[in-house]
Amino acid sequence: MATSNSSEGLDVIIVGAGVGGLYAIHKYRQLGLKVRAFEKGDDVGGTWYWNRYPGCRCDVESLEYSFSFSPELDQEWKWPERYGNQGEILKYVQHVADRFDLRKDIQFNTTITSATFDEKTSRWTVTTDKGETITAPYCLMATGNLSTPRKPDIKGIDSFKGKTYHTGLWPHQGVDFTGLRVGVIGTGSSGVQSIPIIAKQARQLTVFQRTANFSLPAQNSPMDPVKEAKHKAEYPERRAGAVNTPFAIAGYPPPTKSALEVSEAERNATYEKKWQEGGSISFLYAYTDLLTNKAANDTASEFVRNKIRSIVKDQETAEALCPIDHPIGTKRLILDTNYYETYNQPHVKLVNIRNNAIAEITEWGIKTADGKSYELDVIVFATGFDAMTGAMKEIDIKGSGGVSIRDKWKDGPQTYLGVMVAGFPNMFMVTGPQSPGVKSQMIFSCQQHVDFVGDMIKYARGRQMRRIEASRMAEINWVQHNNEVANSTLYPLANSWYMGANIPGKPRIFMPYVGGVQNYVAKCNEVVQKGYEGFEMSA
Ligand code: N01
Repeated sequence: MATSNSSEGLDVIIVGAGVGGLYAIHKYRQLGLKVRAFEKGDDVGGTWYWNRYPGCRCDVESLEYSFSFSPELDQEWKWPERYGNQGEILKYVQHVADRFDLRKDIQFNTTITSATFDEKTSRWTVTTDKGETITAPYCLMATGNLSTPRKPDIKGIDSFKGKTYHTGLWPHQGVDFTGLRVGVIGTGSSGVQSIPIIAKQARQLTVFQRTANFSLPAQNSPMDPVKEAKHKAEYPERRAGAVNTPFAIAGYPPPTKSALEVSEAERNATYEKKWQEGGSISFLYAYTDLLTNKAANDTASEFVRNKIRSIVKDQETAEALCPIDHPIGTKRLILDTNYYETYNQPHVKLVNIRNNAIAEITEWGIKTADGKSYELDVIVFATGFDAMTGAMKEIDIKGSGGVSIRDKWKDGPQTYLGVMVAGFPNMFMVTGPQSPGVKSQMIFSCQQHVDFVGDMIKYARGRQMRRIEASRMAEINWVQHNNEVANSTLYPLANSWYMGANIPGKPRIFMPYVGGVQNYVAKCNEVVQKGYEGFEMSA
């Protein structure tokens, strides 16, 4: 039977206690709003709570991938490595929750199953999987972009007698692969990061690769104390400067030349330097046109393919690992530690399933279309997520007139600034589709959205406006702009999760805003200066 969880005086329902939801609790309290967050997991952390697969590590440097709202926290927190691993980042997020006393406003182990807008009261009512109902004027979806893991629909998948795991839902106690025959399906970031670690334990590791991806060495290392001290001294300028950069990360001088303006020798020397430095931003920022000009991109793509050929000893395996179907950077560029080297180990085998698909999962392993069978004890699905729209669509969200978000987005997401959806008043998103979220330092973008929404609520309440809604025209124009920006780049050339291409039947729409954080934030500022242009407010 449904019970009513006290909504007394509640202003904002927050769905999710990852980095976006946590910051919203902190920020909205400061604005004098009463908030409550609901979190599916039994602790904070979102992506860093669920993705515990071996080797899981952020691809943004730890000194950057952190909250910027507390200068004291910036100075006091010590990151042990250049790139934070899952455990370190989770520890940091837990520390933030404790330090700012955020847990008291979070209800854990609770999934929001529906959210319904009431036209008469201008309030949202959400229901939980425990049968509770909660109402509040505003609802903030901090549900994450990569939070809905998906296993592929492969014949016989449930018949496998061994163990199966999804990288995005990894057991808290870890998995011991010692002595086992392991199959990994998927070679995106999760597969590429976990494969070298699994190979250290497994008796035999078989990687089933449908699409080869570009990966660069992270060049991870213990934190350099000199670099750390310098970075911490520069934090105020770096944090402030992030807003004027495409990815919300300061410290990378913008490129000035086309890759085609310089000699091959100079280009390769530049790529080599970036390869040795490690990091994807630095590499893709080598020249002005790597993401907009195919011929320019080809030079960087070929440089990485040649690296793969030089690392992987078996030339057939090396060629299979060379990405040929998309320009470098148009799928999320991966950072790895010893990924390509792993294939030089005799117990590691790559099975190219590009033209020889997995036909079936049987009781004892995997069968490919050519009739070959691979006996396995464990299958790891590194097969990704229903990205960007999956988490919102899992909730039965009904806006004005009972319109469902699933219907509204059936041909692809439509949003205004990735913050609101027309027809869904008083419901906001943190880094929703058509925002730069996944193409930026995520924590920056989460904070920027939470701030933008908080300021807008404050503005509306100050004018006795109870209802805020994105105008349909503003939404149409923003979606069109998003598409135009994407189409001026090479991104749409890849079958990526940015395009919804990894989920059979999902509409193919390029979802993130790739015009750069600096342009996006400038647009948000202009909207504010014009009295929240494109948002309709009413009593
Ligand atoms: O997922 P993915 P992910 N049969 O979608 C394959 C972030 N992240 O979890 O490319 C066979 O990238 C699929 O093949 P294909 C980061 O933004 C960040 O690895 O569709 N294979 C692909 O190889 C990242 O981009 C970090 O042909 C199938 C793989 O599974 C995002 O999360 C770490 C298949 C899925 O790759 C998602 O990464 C980890 C099938 N039926 C993740 N279905 C860092 O910060 C799917 N595949 C470093």
